[in-house]
Amino acid sequence: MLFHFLYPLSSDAFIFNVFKYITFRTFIAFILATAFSIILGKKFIKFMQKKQFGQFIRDDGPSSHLKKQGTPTMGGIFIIGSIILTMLITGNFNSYPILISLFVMLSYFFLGFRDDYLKVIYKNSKGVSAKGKLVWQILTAAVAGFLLIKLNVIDTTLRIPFLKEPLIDLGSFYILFIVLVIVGSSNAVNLTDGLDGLVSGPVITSSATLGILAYITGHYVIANYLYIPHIQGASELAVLAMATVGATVGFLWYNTYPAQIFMGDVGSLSLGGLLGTIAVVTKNEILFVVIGGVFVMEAISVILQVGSYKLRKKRIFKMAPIHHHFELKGWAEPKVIVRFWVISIILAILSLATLKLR
Ligand code: 57M
Repeated sequence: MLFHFLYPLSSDAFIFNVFKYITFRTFIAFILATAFSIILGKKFIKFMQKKQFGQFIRDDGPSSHLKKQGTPTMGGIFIIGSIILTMLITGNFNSYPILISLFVMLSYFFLGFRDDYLKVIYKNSKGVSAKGKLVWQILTAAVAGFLLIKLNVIDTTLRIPFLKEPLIDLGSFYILFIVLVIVGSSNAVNLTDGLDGLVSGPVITSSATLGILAYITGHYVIANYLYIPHIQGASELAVLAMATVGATVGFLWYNTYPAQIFMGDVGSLSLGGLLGTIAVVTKNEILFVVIGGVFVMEAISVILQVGSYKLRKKRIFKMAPIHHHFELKGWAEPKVIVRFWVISIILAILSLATLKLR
């Protein structure tokens, strides 16, 4: 928002011209969000410790998790807080992609907040009912999808990597598809958030990758050169994506093994929703399956495990989501975490490589 005040000054003082450049604001957004997150995080952890607002640990999980009882949670408050503060300085609030992405993030923030708050207050793992959560997630995503189409931010065609032209026009079914992507992303990120720093790594790599894609999508010349659809205003999402990278890097400072704080649903649901929305606005829904492959792998492991148990009364994994499987196989927690990060880095680079193959 500060951008809105500083940029007009460029006619008086040349130096303010830099605010015109998205690349400059993207860089500033990363620096500011990282600093806000590290500074606010320290205070937040102290506050949560003082209030004794800690995580309730289920006793049916890997026994190594029992020692995590009481670890402060709801770190998502300072992650999302840092993103918002940063956007107030560097963001362009005249952009529909920015407003709609922030709407989804904040709506899921309130859902996650209520869920965590109930768990912390009643010291159990119940929170908001699964049905209540899903209804809220679907409604939010449907509103976002409707606005994106109604305001002509995106069309209703489905784009896939390696093809220059859209695959198919989904018409009004496109809203259903958008709901699937945003709700799926939010829940998959939530499922991944089960070991110290496990979800932070892939959130950082996915967000950075989507940020690069957003910049390109909004840049008329580069988008045309790479045969990807040009979406007016999408570049502004690069600023939001880099603010997200910074805020999550700051959080990881405290969340790395052994974690001083967890992000809670307030963090995982909102970050997942935000990533899904950026994928939708930049028309990278299918490529997002690769970019966020770690989240997809975690979600599929749960679907397979539950499906297999219901149909055959047999489990495929020692425990789902799949990170628990490796833990129970005897891998040390940091080994599982860093290996999942390695996978997410490889997937991010592979996704960017598809840009030249169209
Ligand atoms: C999120 N939440 C963590 C923390 C974090 C359908 C079923 C597969 C659902 C799934 C589930 O509930 N997933 C939701 C998982 C929890 O972390 C909190 O939750 C927030 C994210 N929403 O920010 O506040 C625990 O994860 C550990 N943790 C860390 N470090 C971190 O940085 O160590 C989290 C962040 C924390 C801490 O122990 O308490 C969670 O796992 O609950 N359910 C499961 O994941 C359960 N799986 C299961 O029941 N599998 C079955 C079937 C249903 C597939 C099977 O395999 O047979 C497991 N969860 C736990 N214990 N805790 C099972 C056992």
